[in-house]
Order: sequence, then C-alpha cells, then structure tokens
Amino acid sequence: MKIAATDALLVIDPQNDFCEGGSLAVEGGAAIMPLINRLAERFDRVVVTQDWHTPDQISFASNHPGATPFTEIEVGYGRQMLWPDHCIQGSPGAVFHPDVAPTVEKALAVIRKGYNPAVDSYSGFFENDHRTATGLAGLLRDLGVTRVFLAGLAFDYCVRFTAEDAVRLGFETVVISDASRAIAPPTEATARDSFQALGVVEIEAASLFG
Ligand code: VGL
Ligand code: ZN
Repeated sequence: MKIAATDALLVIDPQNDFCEGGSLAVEGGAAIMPLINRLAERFDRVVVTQDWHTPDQISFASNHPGATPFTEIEVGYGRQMLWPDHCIQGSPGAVFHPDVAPTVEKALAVIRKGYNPAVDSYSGFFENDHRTATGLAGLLRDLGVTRVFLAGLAFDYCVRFTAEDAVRLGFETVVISDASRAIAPPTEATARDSFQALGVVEIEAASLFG
C-alpha cells in the first residue's frame, strides 16, 4: 500500500496511563511506540490525540460512590463504562509516553478530548454523545485529507470509535493492527466485527514499508 499526500496518520492516545505502570495500562502498550515512530516518518500529516480528563470526569468510577471500574452505568447520553482515574490534565499519566516523542514532535496538531466532565470521549472526532465535535474532521478536510491511518491505544476503545467515526464521516479508514493494542479480547473481537461491517480496513505496518 502506497502512502499518498492526501493521507494522514492519526495516533490515538499514546499516553503513559495506557502503558505499563499507568492506571489503565494496556498490555504491550509501550512496545508499539517505536513502530508508531517509524510510521510517522512516512506520513506528511500526523495528528496525535490526547485523552485529557478533569478529576470530576463522569466516566471515573471514583466519581460514583460504590461503583467499581469496568462496570457500566446509564448516563444522559447512553451507557458508559466506568474507568479507573486516568489521563488527568497535568498529571504524569496524561503525558505522552517518552518513546513516542519523535511522533509527537512531528505532529501538526494534538487534539485533546474528554475534557468535558459531563461527557466521556473515546473518538478523536466526537464525544461519547456522538454529537459534540472535537474539530478533527474540519482540520483534516481543510488539509485535503481523504484517507486516515490509525495507530495507538486502545484498539477496542479509542482507536475503534475514532475509526468508526472516520469512516462514517467519509474518510477512507485503515487501522494498522500491529501498531495498536486492545484492553481486552472480547471487546477486541467486537471492534473487528464492527470494522468489517463498516468497511474499515485492517493492515499490518509492514505493508506500508517497501
Ligand atoms: C481510552 C478508555 C478510557 C482509550 C480512553 O484511549 O482507549 N479508553 N479512556
Ligand atoms: Zn479516558
């Protein structure tokens, strides 16, 4: 697969809290960072997203007395998974993993999301109400981007929801599987099913190096 000038690489939430030692660590999270850097070298346009919560974020189990992480509750915009506190603005866990620094340096923009305490945001395009835009679609369209490649964390949440929104918004959408890691196998399988249904293509990074 050949990378074109109208392509962008979207690097989803490559942050300390999603890597080993973080509060919502994804197994193998840190290990994908060197591959992401190699990918970023090949793209003219790189955009990074950053999960950027306040301590009173609605999706933190700690804000719901008696609730435990990894259970779901009903909120105004639908069902919401509860998480351990993570990626709190200004905390070390919210900082980009040091191994992905070259990619962050190259990025033309960092899109922060999840800063509205009342609404979580998995997707880089819309908050979990599926209505409030982050500005990423407008940015990409203004730049003439027609196809997006996704890498980062986590495959079954923020990568998945960003890919779903991208394809629905009319971008050709490609997920680079080995440059991403999932939180859990069942939700990883759900993500794959959804990609198939929506026409999101999955590739290995090797097919971009030639
Ligand atoms: C994410 C759960 C909560 C992610 C972010 O980046 O996949 N998952 N916040
Ligand atoms: Zn989050």
